Amino acid sequence: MRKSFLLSSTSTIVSFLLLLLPCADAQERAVDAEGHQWWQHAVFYEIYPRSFADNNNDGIGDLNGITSKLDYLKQLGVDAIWITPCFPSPQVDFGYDVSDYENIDPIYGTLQDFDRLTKEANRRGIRIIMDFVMNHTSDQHTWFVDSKSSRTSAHRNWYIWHDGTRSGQPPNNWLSTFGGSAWKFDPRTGQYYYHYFYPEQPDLNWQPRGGECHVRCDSLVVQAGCGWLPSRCRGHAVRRSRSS
Ligand SMILES: [Ca+2]
Repeated sequence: MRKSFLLSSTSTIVSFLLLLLPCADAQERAVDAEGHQWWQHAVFYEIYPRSFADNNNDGIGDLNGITSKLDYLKQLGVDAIWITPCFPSPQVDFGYDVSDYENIDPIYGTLQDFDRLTKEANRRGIRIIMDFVMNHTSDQHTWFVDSKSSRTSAHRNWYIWHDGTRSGQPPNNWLSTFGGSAWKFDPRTGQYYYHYFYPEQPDLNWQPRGGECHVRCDSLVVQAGCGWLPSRCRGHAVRRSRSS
């Protein structure tokens, strides 16, 4: 499991952030008498949709399954549910390889199912937080498909590309957390790309190079997140990892 590895890794610092994006409404920024925002004292229940509740009996948990358990969650005293990735994905890493940040994977349902979940949760006073993976995308995401198409493509620098050594080896000895080199050679453009997790999860390039690439990645990823706010959910849980 992704999370269990991350939490046990000594070379990786992992932090979980609640990100209330600027498009959240003013009410969500209200604080209590002690200056705490709602999420600083709320009871969260993390849900892995794949195994939580299967509503259509196909063997895989789904959004309608979560909706069917809202009364149970309310009874537990839950203030907010934190849903791990349910975006479209090739499922190489069970949803952590996101190929579209603005939709729902069909195995979990539809956007309409998500809207119904939101409506029913709101009726019970339960907020919804979405897990938002910003460290990398799926190699099937249109950004990476374009990035690997040529060295001069519009999205080339959104990912981490590097020449190999003169002897034809990867740029350095960095290892993937899932084993083997963290670099994969792309014969089409003759460079390696960096992947901290699986090769199918190329890392986004968050390193500012003159500011331009970082800003563009940041603005568009946040824009994708804002598509979910404030109508569909109350915030995002951002999983961040970096080597120490
Ligand atoms: Ca199902």
